[in-house]
Amino acid sequence: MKLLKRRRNAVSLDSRLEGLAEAADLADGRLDADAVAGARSVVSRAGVRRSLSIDHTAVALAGATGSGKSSLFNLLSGTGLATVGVTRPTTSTAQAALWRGAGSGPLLDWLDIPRRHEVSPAGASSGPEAPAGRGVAVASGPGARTGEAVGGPEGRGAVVVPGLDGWAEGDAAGLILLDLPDHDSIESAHRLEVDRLVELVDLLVWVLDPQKYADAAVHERYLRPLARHRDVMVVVLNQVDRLTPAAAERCLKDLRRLLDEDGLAGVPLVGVSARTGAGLPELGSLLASRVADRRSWAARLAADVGTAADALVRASAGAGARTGGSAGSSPGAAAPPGAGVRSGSDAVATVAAPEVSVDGLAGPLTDALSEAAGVPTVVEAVAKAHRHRSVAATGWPLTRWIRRFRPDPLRRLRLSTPGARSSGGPVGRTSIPVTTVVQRSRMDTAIREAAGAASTGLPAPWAAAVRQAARSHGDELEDGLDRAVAATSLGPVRRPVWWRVAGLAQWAVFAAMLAGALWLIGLLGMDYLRLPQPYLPTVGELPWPTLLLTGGILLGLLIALLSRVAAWLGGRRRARGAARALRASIGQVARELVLDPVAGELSRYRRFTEAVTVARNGDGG
Ligand SMILES: Nc1nc2c(ncn2[C@@H]2O[C@H](COP(=O)(O)OP(=O)(O)OP(=O)(O)O)[C@@H](O)[C@H]2O)c(=O)[nH]1
Ligand SMILES: [Mg+2]
Repeated sequence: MKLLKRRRNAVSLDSRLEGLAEAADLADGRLDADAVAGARSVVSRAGVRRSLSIDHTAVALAGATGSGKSSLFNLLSGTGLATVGVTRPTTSTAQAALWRGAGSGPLLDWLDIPRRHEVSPAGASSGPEAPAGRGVAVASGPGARTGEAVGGPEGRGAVVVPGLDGWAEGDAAGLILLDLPDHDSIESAHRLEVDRLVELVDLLVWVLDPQKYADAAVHERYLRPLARHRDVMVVVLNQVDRLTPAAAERCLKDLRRLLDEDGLAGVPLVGVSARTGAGLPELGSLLASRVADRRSWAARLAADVGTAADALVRASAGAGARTGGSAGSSPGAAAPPGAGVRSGSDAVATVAAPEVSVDGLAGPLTDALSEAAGVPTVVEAVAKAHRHRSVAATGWPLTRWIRRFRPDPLRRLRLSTPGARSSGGPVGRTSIPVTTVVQRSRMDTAIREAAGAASTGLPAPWAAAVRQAARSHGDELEDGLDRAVAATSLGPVRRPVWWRVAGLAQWAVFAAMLAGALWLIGLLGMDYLRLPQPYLPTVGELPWPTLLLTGGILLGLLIALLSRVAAWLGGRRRARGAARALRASIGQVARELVLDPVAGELSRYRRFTEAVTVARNGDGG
C-alpha cells in the first residue's frame, strides 16, 4: 500500500517536474529571466536530489543566533558535538549528525557538509571532526543525551529526555540532522551558508526563541516565501523554560497567529526547552515520523516546484518574479533562498488561456497587405492587358497594327505574361511602384491591429510576445509580397478561341471591302477611259462592289465594336480571377510572415499555461 502510494506520488512529481521544465522553456525570452532561471534550477536540483539517497532525510535546524539550535542539536543527537557559546554568533559552519548514515555520503557531499558524525547507539566513541575531511566520525551514544543537553561553559545541566530513548533503537534511522549557523548573522558567510542549505534540505526546523520569534527577518525573508513548504517545515519555540507556563502559552498563540499570517497555517508548532527537555519528546516523535515516512525529500521538491511555478505564473501575469516580502527585508543581504522561485502568502493569479484564433484576422490583414503590395494596380493592368491583346487580335485590320506600338500594361509592370510565366524561370522583382509611405503605414497599422486583436485578453508579457512575433518578419514582408505578386498566375495562358474567329472574320470582311474597293476603282478607271461599262451585278438596287465596300467597312467596325464589348467583359472577368489569385498569394504571405508567428506565440502561451498548471496542481506534495 505504502509502495503504491509512493509510486503514484513519484509519477505525479515526475509530471510536475516535466511541466515545470516545459513551462520554463516556453517562458524563456518571454517572461522575467529570474523566474525562468529559478524554475530551471528547481528542475536540475530535483534531478540531483532524486538520484541521491531517498532513505535519508536531511533536517536542518535553522534560526537566529542564540535561539538554541546547537543546544537542540546536541540534545537530539545525545552528543556534545556542537559548541554552545555565550559569544554570538557561535556556529559558523554547518555540521551533521547521522542516524544509520551508511549510504548518505553522496547526499552529504551534495549538501557540502564535511563535518559528519554518526550517532552510534553503542556510544562507543565521539569526535567533533570528521577524519580526512569527508569521513564520518562516530559520536557519543544515547547516554550522552542525559549529560550534555545544553553544553557550553555556562550551562551543563543534566537533562533526561526519555521520549528520545527510542531513537537509539532505530526510530530515527535515516535522519541527518544539520546544525546551521545563524540566518540573521553579522557574518555574511553565515547567511550565505544558511540560504544555500535552506534551499537544499528535505525538512526545515525553524528554531525561534521568546525574544526574537516575531522578528521580521525570519518571517519576511524565510517563512513567508516558503508558504508552499508547509509540509516540510516544523516551527519550534525554544527556551520556554524562561517563561511562565501562562506566558509560554500566550507566546505560542501569538507565534501561531504570525505563522498563519505568513501563510503557514497547519505547520506544526512545538514549544521546547533545550535546558529542561520540555517538548523534546513531541519534537522527537514528529521528526522520527517524518524520517520514517521517507517522503520529505519528495514533498520538499513538490513544494519547490509549486513555488517556482507560482513565480512563473506571477511573471506571466506581468509581475516580477519576487514577492514584495523579499524586498528590503534585509538590506545588503545575500540572494534569498530560492531567489526567483519565491512564493508568498499572497494569492497567485490563476492562469487561463483564452481561445484566440488567427483565422479571423486574415481578412483585414490581407486587404491591407494587398493594397500595400499594389494589387489594385496589377488587377487593373490585367484587365487592360486583356483588352489590349484582345483589340490587337480582333480589331479592324487597318488600325489594329497601331496597337502593337503601345506597350502591354502587364509587361510595363514587369509582370511576365501568362505565356512567359509558364516557363518556370526564376521570379524577379516586379516594377510595381514602390510601397509609398502611406501604404507602409497602412501595412504597419494592419499588422499592429492583427497583433492587438490576437493578444486581446492576454497578460502583458505574452501580449508583448505576440506583438513581437507579428513584427518578427517585418523586414522580409515587402520583398515577400513583391515575390508573391510576381509568382502569381494572372490568368489562363490560352488565348480565347473567339479572338481567332473574330480575327479571321475581320480579315474576310476586310478582303471583301478591299475587293469592293478595287472593283469600284476598276469601274472608275474604265469610266475615265470612256470604255463601255461591264455588266454590274446588283443585290436589289445596290451594286455588288458598293455593297462589298460599305458592307465590309460597316461589318468590320461592327465586329470590332462587338469584340471590344467582349474584351471589356473578358478583361473584367480576368481581373476578378487575378484579384482572387493575388489575394490568395498575399494571404499566404500574411499567414507565413505574420499570422503563423502570432499563432505560434499563442500556442506557446497555451502550452505554457497547461504546463504551469500541471506544475502547480500536481498532487505529489
Ligand atoms: N534557558 C535556556 N537557555 C537556552 C536554551 N537553549 C539554549 N540556551 C542557551 O542559549 C545560548 C545559545 O545557545 P546555542 O545553542 O549556542 O544557540 P545557537 O542557536 O546555536 O546560536 P548560534 O550558533 O550563534 O547561531 C546558550 O547560552 C544556551 O545555553 C533553552 O532552552 N533555555
Ligand atoms: Mg549554534
